[in-house]
Amino acid sequence: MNRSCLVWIVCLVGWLQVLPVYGQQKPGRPNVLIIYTDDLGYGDLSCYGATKLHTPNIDRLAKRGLRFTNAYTTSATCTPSRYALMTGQYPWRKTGTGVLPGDAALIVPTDRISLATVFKKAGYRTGIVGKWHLGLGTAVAKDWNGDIRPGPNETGFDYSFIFPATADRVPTVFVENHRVVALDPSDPIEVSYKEKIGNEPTGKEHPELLKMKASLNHGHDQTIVNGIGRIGYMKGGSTARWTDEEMPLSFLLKAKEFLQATSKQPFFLFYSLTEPHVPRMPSTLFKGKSGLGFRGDAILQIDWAVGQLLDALEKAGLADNTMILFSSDNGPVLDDGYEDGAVTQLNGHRPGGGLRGGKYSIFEAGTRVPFIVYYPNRVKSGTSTALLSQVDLLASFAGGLNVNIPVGEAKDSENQWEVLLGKSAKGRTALITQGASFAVIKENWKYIAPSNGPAIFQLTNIESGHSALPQLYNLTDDPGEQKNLAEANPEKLKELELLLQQIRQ
Ligand code: NG6
Ligand code: CA
Repeated sequence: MNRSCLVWIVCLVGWLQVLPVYGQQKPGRPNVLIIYTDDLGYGDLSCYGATKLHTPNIDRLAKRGLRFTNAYTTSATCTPSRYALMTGQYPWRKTGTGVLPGDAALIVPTDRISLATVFKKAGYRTGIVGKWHLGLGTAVAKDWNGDIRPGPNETGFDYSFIFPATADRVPTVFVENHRVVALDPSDPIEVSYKEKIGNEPTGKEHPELLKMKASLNHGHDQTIVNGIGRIGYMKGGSTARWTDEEMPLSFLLKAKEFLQATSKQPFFLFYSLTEPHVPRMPSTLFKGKSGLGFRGDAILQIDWAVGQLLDALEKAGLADNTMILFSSDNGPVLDDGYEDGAVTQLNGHRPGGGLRGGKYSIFEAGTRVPFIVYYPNRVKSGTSTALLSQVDLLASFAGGLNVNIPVGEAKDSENQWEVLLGKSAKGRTALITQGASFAVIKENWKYIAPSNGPAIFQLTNIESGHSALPQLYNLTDDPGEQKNLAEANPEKLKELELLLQQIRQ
């Protein structure tokens, strides 16, 4: 065989190897699917050590992908974590980024880069399906019966199918591209977080009408929708109110429709599940399946949805060129407002996987979350101990897709693209977490700033991390944060105290 013939054969073989992977899309532009759960803890998946629950589909992602053990949300509740994810900025830099009521105005700026606009700039079709919780419109007073904007579509999503806040807050409706779904114009919606409106019975007045009891003093006893008391009052919109048991299927169908829509563009889909946030009201097929109460059932339901999506990607021929990220917005809580068996049927399950605290807490279980990157043939399977924050996703995708971030925007976001791909194990040098107090984590050290408040949140029975004294933990030796080393290590304490101050300024 002569030399030029050999060169041709080598080129052809190389080309054929590349061809099926990239299909019609440009190399380097995978589809991206972020699966973002609500209140799922570090220990809630079997691939993160759970033994009382089995999550085979998510485990499949972990087995063939990269499982992170030091990945964090910025905050121990939903709105601030999601704000950081979308903006690349620590949420506490802006006031009004705490847990939002269901009638709040949009808090994500529409004139700055967002995670979704990064993808748009790179030529992607972008969509969000699921929980939003970042506000809608320009004011609290808004007409739920007309076009509701600005919202996700104004912050970079071409398509949106969302619910406004949390599943336990009114209005309990879906909004698809500015409009409430299935609304009957002759039965308009009104919402109030101040006083009762309309004459429907509330959970407080008529607890006998509830199919799931509200926990004492949490306040989930206002307007009843689908037999469940909610936070806030609404009237009207009776055809548009969701049925909780149907929610996973509704989101799954919308997500499938989005990713199967034929297009030459790659897609970015933010699949923002409501489970296992309260109210946990799994569909009939999952009720009782886990033996751990509805919280466990809701986790099995997440796992099922992940399996369904993986199958859909496979069928559409997209599986090889889709990068999947799986994570959670904050740590776990058992009783967050309803008597749903999460406490009474816990059966030894450890939602925080041995980490201290939980949702709302400044201890590790509040913000250290499952984080898996799955990208067949690109990301090597294994475990990464790299320090990572969800605030980094914006700059990481911008880096990976060659998108410029305007000067002065997304300043807290670090490009960790190589870390996401498993090519580097370095990660961040330091990050800040926010819960009952503030903490800074640097290498294996964690400093928690002194703060005032109860050591245990009474309603949720979660250790807050509040302490009038500074706390310093060595997370390698003591991931359960049992031994405060502040007194024994004054130099480290000083260093981290200063670092926290510097970053916060
Ligand atoms: C809390 C609610 C809780 C939940 C949470 C938001 C009370 C007593 N508890 O204020 O039930 O809705 O807000 O959760 O009101 S998050 O995951 O969206 O941040
Ligand atoms: Ca949450």
